Amino acid sequence: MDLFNRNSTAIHVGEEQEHVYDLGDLLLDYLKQLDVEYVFGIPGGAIEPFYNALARRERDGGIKSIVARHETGAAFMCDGYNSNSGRLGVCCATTGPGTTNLITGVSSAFANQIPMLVITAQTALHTFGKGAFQESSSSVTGVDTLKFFEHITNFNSMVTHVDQFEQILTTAIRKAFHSPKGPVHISIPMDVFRSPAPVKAPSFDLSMISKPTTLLDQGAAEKLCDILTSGYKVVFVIGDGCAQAINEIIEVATLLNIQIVTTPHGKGLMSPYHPLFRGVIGFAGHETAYQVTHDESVRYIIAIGARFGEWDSNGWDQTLLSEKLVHISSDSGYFNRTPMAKLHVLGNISSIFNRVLDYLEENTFKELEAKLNAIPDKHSLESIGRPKRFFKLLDQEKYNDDSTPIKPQRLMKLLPRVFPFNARYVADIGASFAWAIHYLHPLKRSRSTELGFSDKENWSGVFRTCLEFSSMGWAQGAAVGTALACKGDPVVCITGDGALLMNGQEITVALQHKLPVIYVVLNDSSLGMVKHGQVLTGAESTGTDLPEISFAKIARAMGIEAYTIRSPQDLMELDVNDIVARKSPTLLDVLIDKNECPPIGLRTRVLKQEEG
Ligand SMILES: Cc1ncc(C[n+]2csc(CCOP(=O)(O)OP(=O)(O)O)c2C)c(N)n1
Repeated sequence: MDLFNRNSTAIHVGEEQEHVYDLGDLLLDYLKQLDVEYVFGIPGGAIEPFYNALARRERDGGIKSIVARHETGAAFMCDGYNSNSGRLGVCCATTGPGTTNLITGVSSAFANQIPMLVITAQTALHTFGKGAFQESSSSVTGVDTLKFFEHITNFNSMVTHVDQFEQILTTAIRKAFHSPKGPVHISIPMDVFRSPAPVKAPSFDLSMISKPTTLLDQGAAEKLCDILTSGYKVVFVIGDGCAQAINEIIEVATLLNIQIVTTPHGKGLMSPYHPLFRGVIGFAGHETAYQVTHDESVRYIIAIGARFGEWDSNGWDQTLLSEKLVHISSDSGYFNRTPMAKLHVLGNISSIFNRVLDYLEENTFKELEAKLNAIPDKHSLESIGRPKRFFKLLDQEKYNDDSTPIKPQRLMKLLPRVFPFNARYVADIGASFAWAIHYLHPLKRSRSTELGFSDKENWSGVFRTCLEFSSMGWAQGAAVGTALACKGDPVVCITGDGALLMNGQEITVALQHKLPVIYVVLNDSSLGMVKHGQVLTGAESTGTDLPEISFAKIARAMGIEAYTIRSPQDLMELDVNDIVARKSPTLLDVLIDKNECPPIGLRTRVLKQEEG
């Protein structure tokens, strides 16, 4: 019996009944065109037609449903999945509370510019305005979920008739992938969802409109070549928009001996041991990076794929945001934040740097060297030095401290030594991301070529965090999405006890799908980032205590292997081969030294400025 829509004449999906190709099937066929492998979400009455279609597809070995524990967790999973695979993140929710639960996750994706298709259901059309169970239609008597998504999506529409569907989906997919990228929302009443599709197969090929452009602004690229070969000292600032062009960028930097710093988001794209790397700018960054960008002899600061929000810009640092700046981006939207730049170069970053490499080749190195020699403050083309770390850390002694309880600085140093080189790191909002940005230095910056992956398949660096919307618990979902995208690579999710208590239920998704996620919980019985921030800003010390909880016991109760880590030695003694080979999640409950204050000086400086 059809429990959800008594008046519907739509088909029932009984074993014995012949199935009629419906809107859910058509949507899944479009997702197949886009190479989507997963739909993240939670089922419920009104979204049932879509789950029926998903079940049929999964039975045939097609797109798989990953059921999250909270809808926002599903959206965070989409973020992790898209950022590491380049494929569209797709999440869905039922009408009413299922849809409202998505709001934080979709807002985060909007701030992070994550291409994401959000499918939500509505009660049947004929119930609109009649106070139907979980009604969230646009009628005056309902909670209007369509309105909720208006300001957090690139496109937001309801399908009120099957004939509208293909055009609405086409527009949505284009707006998800094209600058500025972001989430798009389609709301579908359940009777429309289960209606026979107007066509028997997709009418269009959407794979073309989802491809990134390879175009570049030729004129601006020529000006960039001139600047790079002018002989004036320049610095590269690498943001996360560089993922697919990182090889070319490093090649240019190496040929021209250009020092490189990264934004916090760009950190995972660069080997920390590259001789030209000088650290991270902005939030929890390194003094060396600050010095390099403030060196008076630097004529141009060339920022590539950087977002220039609070963290990327060193708290809107006037030296960075000056006419020294050359801003290269595939998204012109970010130029709004840098109107003072000397030059804006818009286009596909890989194409831009390939153009620079061609230019360097055309102008043979001899000529280039002659040009450089003619200018007094030239930087030479001499070969780069031996590999070591060329940037300084705060409190270096704590990085090497073997005392108990383990210091977070020491923990960050040890994680990449303990876990294999192909591990991916995701740091949660809280002290975790501050510790990680400053002290976590994975040896490899990308998937090893020995594993047969090229950097073109590298959509993201080995490290990610979420500094824009910064919603606690983001990492719990993002880690699941990352593990699904980077099949086989271990994912280390560095999180706080507060964040785990907020969103930790998503661990059981990793358990259910046998994902090799290692949850490293910085257990300090407090909302540590806020606690330390209150001290640094002279605010009241309030509202930050958490009970002492054994997360190891909680994890074991869920059937997850867990260890309590008190000292560096405990960590070193772990049987990591076993953990990685396990192909299911593991939790490390790390009782860290609670007194250590994370490197959040910049954040507190900005907060104080905002106080006036
Ligand atoms: C959803 C949400 N609520 C509140 C905040 C404000 N906030 C930022 S960090 C933080 C504390 C995080 O505590 P925990 O997860 O224990 O990590 P720790 O800082 O102790 O390492 C809070 C409350 C936030 N970023 N997101």
